[in-house]
Amino acid sequence: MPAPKTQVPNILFIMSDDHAIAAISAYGSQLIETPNIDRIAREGVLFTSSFVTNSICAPSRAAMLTGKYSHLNGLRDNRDTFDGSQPTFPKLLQQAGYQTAMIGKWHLKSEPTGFDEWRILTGQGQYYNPVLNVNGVESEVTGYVTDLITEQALEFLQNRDRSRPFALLYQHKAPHRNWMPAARHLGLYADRDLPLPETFRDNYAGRPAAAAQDMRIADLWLTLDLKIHPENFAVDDASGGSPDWDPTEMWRSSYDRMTTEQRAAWDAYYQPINEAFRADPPTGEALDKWKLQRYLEDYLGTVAGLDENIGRVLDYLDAAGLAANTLVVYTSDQGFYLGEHGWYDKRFMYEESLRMPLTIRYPARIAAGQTVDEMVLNVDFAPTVLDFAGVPIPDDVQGHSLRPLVDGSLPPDWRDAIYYRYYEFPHGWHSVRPHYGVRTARYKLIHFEGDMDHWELYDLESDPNELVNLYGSKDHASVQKDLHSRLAELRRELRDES
Ligand SMILES: [Ca+2]
Repeated sequence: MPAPKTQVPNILFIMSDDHAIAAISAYGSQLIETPNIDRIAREGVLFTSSFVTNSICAPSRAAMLTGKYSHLNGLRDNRDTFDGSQPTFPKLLQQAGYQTAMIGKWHLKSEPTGFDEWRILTGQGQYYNPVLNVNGVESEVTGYVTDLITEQALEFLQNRDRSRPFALLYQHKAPHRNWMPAARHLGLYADRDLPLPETFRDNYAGRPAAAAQDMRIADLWLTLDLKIHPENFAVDDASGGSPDWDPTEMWRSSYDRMTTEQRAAWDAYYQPINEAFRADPPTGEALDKWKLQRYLEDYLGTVAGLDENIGRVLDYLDAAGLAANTLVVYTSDQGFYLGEHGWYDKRFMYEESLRMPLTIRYPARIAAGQTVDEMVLNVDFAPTVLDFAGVPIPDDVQGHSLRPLVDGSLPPDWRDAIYYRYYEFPHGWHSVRPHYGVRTARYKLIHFEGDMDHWELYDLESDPNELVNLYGSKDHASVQKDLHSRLAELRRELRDES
């Protein structure tokens, strides 16, 4: 008698943009509660050591879709266009009979391939009344972006082809810059005394690339980032991460898109903030702290909208009887700085931007309440989804299925080190030098290039904030030598020896 056919899971791949683990309560956030993301973790698996292979938006998305590093999938930085002719996990699922859809932020320049339907934001997308491209036809939609993407996702689920499993990529813009919360979340974190990160006043000693970046909280723009109208200050000398953009013009374009009603709610909240700033503008250290507080309030406000909307979709799965047999993934395209080292943004191989949230729930096959501490990567997502779906994983995929890690059958040869590489310099934003490196459970070795040739070595156990560069220290000579050879091995294995 043939074995009964195993039921394949539906796939719900939820991704946000720039969501730091420090802003997720399942990871112990001191800043916010995220009950719905926590629910996925509680009913499934939380990965505590999940890392990105290139900490910037489009490259991470390409790595997730293909299961390959940037040097092989061809998307190294945000200037590149994704080659949609290559195999991706949605395309392979589609070929295996899944109904596939991509809804929300895509950000890969070329049109999506491998989807039965797609409804994507144009470029970075807008928080209010965004332009939505539905299978090639663009139109402006009225509403708040996180709500709209969710409504589109729910509409897809309600009207899906019930004779086939579905794979839905449900991808948010939030909490990406310039951090505009929904009207109902304005001021949600205003009365909280948000703690100043330990490393907020970092002096970057021994770390020239960290000193040379342009992503300090102190350099956030008053208009675009902090929502102060141009008439309420004399001059803004902040760099904002790029000399090529006019922040006030960018701010105008996002503010002016609002409807009269949206703007009334917005102004009701921000007008008093503007008036207080105009009456008594903070300066020096007080201005830096004011900027951090303003930034975090808005960032967390967009996370509140994100978490609430994820809850709507989880509720739908429950109501439709789909929860048990749907593999739900929550992740973000990389981590983000929430004032650590005095920064916002990402890019560096330092922990806050290297770490990405990852939690997976699949009640029919994965035991609830697990925590996995092994090192996993964004290139593992594609093979993991394919593995659970029973679809063969192409030989040239570089990531590994996470299935054994959640089945309690950890392979003895699971990776003991990860490889990272960042490219975007000197073009692009934030002046972060190109670099590559290796991280083990305890140590990290980084080589910065571009207009510098500089090595850094950290002991994450004694120095989790990565403030003391140990490279060249006599006490660490043998650790340094081992890391150099591990790095060379990884570059060979991963075919990145350029
Ligand atoms: Ca991003």
